[in-house]
Formats: sequence, structure tokens, C-alpha cells
Amino acid sequence: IADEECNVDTVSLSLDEVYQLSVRVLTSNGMADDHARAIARVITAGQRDECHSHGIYRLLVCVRSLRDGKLVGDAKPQISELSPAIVRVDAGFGYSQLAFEVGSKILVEKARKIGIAALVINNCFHFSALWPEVEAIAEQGLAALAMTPSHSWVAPAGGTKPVFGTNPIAFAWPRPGKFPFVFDFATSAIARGDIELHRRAGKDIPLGWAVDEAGQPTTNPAAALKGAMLTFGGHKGSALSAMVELLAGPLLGDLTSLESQKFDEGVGATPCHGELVLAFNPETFAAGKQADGERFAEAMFDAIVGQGARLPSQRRFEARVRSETKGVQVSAQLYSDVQALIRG
Ligand code: NDP
Ligand code: PYC
Repeated sequence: IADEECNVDTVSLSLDEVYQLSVRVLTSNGMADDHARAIARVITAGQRDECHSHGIYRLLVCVRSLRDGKLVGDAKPQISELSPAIVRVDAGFGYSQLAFEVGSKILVEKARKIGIAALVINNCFHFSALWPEVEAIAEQGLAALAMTPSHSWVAPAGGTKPVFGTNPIAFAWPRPGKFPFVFDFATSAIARGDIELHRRAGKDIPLGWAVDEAGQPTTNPAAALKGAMLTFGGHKGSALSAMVELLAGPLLGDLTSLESQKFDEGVGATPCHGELVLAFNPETFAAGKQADGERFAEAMFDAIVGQGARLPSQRRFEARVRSETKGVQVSAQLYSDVQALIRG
């Protein structure tokens, strides 16, 4: 829900309050401090950029996953080098954020050295938006692409039964002196978290997002969550979603969304699988013509915004500037639900 849980009372929080609340909720439920802080950084960034489906709302499922017992709250990410271009981090059935933080440092070093590199994360529980990851790499002068499966919630184009996850793809392109060009979207018509927020707010969803259990189009979020979500762009989104499954699942020897759903055993925990992150060094690829490359890229961005269209992430960056001075608004109901998770 782009506008949070609409028509409801809200609570104002500073970014530090969001961060401290997130750490407290997680650590009081048994999560190790380093994991809790890495997760809190991503949740705070999501709330700051007004990505409500991936802000403090996610603490509800993080705690459910912790209490379920499959998630390892103090997992130690294990790094191994698969080849000069590929670093692997086994997240050890912990959340993905710490694995990304340790692995991305090596990813960036490798891409700087040999031009292109991959970070493979295995055995991670993954709930977050991908833009914080690709953005962090672009801020270091590299282009980046990331993808991950989830649970099987999405029907293939032409079908009505869930096979794919909501399978996000995120891309970032570095722009010296400016925010990078970033997009990050689910290959389903919308992230599942957004449908859950509609259900919480008692709001209908648009037609085209999902079908109910009988395979009929629905505007009811609860029926959508029980039925199957739909891909964006029909067969095109469906093929992209299959690509995410293959590149961030079987290619890495890790689970597809179907397997992640089975692994969950009906608990409703965060999906558990792999993630693939690629980094590209423009200096190596452009081979001495990087300045030309930058100029051509900027001319393309100018041609987009020059006609009144907006770049992806522009809304997010505007929200960031606002939140950094004014803090954020969270629905009072969500705030109270999150507070109730604190133990001890
Ligand atoms: P949206 O449809 O809200 O947005 C997708 C992208 O399109 C954003 O980069 C957005 O920029 C951009 N955009 C939106 N409107 C326009 C426009 N008019 N012109 C140009 N660009 C536009 O996202 P989704 O619901 O598909 O996904 C939301 C989040 O959910 C993502 O961050 C994704 O990573 C996360 N997710 C995570 C999963 C996981 O397994 N970990 C699974 C599925 C989703 P802006 O933000 O500025 O509006
Ligand atoms: O909103 O679709 C989603 C999602 C799945 C896993 C994390 N977020």
C-alpha cells in the first residue's frame, strides 16, 4: 500500500527510534546483536524511503520466523571462494543481511580487480527489499544486479496455481555526484507485502494482482493471499520470474520457491533459499571509454526526465530527504503490534 495503512492514526518516529525499536524487537526474541543490527539498518532504510511493505511491518514476520525455530538467529556467515570471480557466503539458515554485508565487500574487490564478479548467498532467510544492496554497490562506482526467489505464491502466465515466488530483480547504475539509477521490483504484479498491508487496512486490491482459490480474478486481499498472485506483464513477467528461480536457485544449488514453501511446512515464516548478486566494473567494460559511457548514460536519463517522466527510485529518494529531516509516520496499529513483540 503506497500510502501505508490509510485513514488511520499514525505515530511519528525518528529514524533512530525506528532503528532502536527494530533492534530491541529482534534481540528480545533471541536474535544475535550483529544480525539484529544488520536487519535494523535495512528496515530503517525501508521505512525512511517509504517502502512500507519492507519497513517495520517486516518485524512481524521476522519474529514469527524466529519463534518458529528453523531460523538460526546467531548464524555465522561462512565465506568461500568458488572461483576468482565468485564468492559464496553460506548464511547458515540465518537472515540474509549479515551474509550480504560480509560478502559484498569481497564482491566489490573482485569486480574492481577482474571486471565482473558474483556473490552467491546460500541457505538464507530473505525478507528485504533488494535496492539497499544494489544501491550500496553502485555507491562504490559499480553497476549491480540482484535477484532472489521467495515462496511459491505466484501463478505462471496462463495458469492459476502458485509456482513462482514474488521474485524481485533489482539493478543499480552509478552516477557520479548523484543518486544512482536504481530499480527494484517484484516480478509479480505487486509485492506480497503490499497485499498483506491492504488486508490489514481493510482495502480492496486492484483487479490483475491475483486470483482466488477457484482461479477467479479477485479484489479481496484475503482471497488473493489464499489463491495465487499474478505476474506483471503477463508472459514476460512469467519468464523473468522463471529466470530468477533458475539463476538464484538451482544455479546456486539452492531452493526454488516451490521448495522453499515445502521447507516452511505451513509456518508462514520468511522464505529460505539463495540469492545472486552481480557486480560490473564500468572501467573494465568500457576499456578506456568510460567517460563516453557516462555521457551517453546521462543523456539517456536527461531524455527521460526532460519529457516529464520520472526515474525509478525518484519517489524513494524524495521520501529519504523528507524522512531524514522530519522522521517517519507509522500507523498506530502497526506500531502497537510491533511493540507487542518485545519480550522481557
Ligand atoms: P513497485 O511496483 O512499488 O516499484 C517497483 C519499481 O518501479 C521501483 O523502483 C519504483 O520506484 C519504480 N516505479 C514505480 N512507479 C514508477 C513510475 N511511475 N515511473 C518510474 N518508476 C516507477 O515495487 P514492487 O511491489 O514490485 O516491489 C516492492 C519491493 O518489494 C521491492 O523493493 C522488492 O525488492 C521487494 N520484494 C522483496 C522480495 C523478497 O523476496 N525479498 C520479494 C518481492 C518483493 P519508487 O520506489 O521510486 O517508486
Ligand atoms: O513482499 O513479496 C514480498 C516478499 C516476499 C519476501 C519478502 N517480501
